[in-house]
Amino acid sequence: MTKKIFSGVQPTGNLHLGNYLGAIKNFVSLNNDDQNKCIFCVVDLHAITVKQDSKVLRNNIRETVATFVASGIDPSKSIIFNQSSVAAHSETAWILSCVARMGWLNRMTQFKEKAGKDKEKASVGLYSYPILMAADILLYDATHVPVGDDQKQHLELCRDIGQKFNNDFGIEDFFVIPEPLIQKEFSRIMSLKDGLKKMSKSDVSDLSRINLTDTKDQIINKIKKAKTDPLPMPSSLEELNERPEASNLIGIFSSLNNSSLEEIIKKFSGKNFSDFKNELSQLLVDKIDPISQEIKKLLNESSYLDQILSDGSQKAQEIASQKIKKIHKIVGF
Ligand code: AQP
Repeated sequence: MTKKIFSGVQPTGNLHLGNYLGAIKNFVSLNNDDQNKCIFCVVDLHAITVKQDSKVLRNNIRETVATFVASGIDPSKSIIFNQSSVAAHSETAWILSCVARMGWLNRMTQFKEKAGKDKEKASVGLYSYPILMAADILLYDATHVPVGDDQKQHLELCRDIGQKFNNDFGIEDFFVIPEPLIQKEFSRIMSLKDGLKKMSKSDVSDLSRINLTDTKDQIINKIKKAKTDPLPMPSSLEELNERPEASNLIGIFSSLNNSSLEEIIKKFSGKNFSDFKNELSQLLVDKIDPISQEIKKLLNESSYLDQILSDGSQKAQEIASQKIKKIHKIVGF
């Protein structure tokens, strides 16, 4: 069956191991399957829900494209474009914001986490962000959306909004209701400094994450300094539940070399963390350093990156303009 894949990444800089293992690695294998039609979007409209420097944003848009390509997404097989270049995203988001219910949005935990204690001062965009995300997906009739576990709730909201639009206007199959593609194990990579906090671009501590542009030495240093507990390496799966930092590092190891948690536990059981950390650093260097080198190379080829975006925008525009025309008709414009 042909899967129509849509997913996005915010160009907010510092793309990290969590973005890679939670999302981009999955994008690459979906892109490699010729049966799939993939659209990968640099979601710059989402990025401005928190204040951005315009020059930095422009560079981050290119860096996100460079990261996609350096990670193995082939732009001749997939559509890569930036969200703001197709106006139908914003327009559909408005229409869907008249369909979505306040109560639904009030339940979104990511807004609560990101707005923190000062939610009165958060932008309205940060609050309504999941509606724009629903528009992004529904505009392209996406059947599957590969995301990290942190986006699961937003995807459920997207399904509810699409379903309500179909019901309200009495057109059963107008919006395709998409399925999430979330990896079963270790779909949420945690901070290297706190095993209970998500690895995040906006964490003030650079030591909390492995950036996809980190050098070998930076990777080794960050793993050396990664938080662990005073006990030796765990000897059973059950222990992982009470040991978040150990669990996170073992999860990263498992995701990177596609081995099971049991195998890793068996290999390192009772040993010092330093033995394990040495192997983990080596594994990370082997996987991430080639991507990091390629990103840096591509960043010097800005006209190539801009061409990928402009070709992608044209293709995305063709699909989205058909859908928005139908939306206008259904709504009564
Ligand atoms: N820690 C993570 N573990 C697994 N997956 C993750 N993703 C992000 N962080 C992790 C997945 O990466 C994709 C792109 O994310 P995004 O850039 O659109 O935004 P985000 O989820 O808000 O990323 P950050 O790092 O947490 O950014 P800030 O700090 O700006 O809020 C998504 O599929 C996401 O699930």
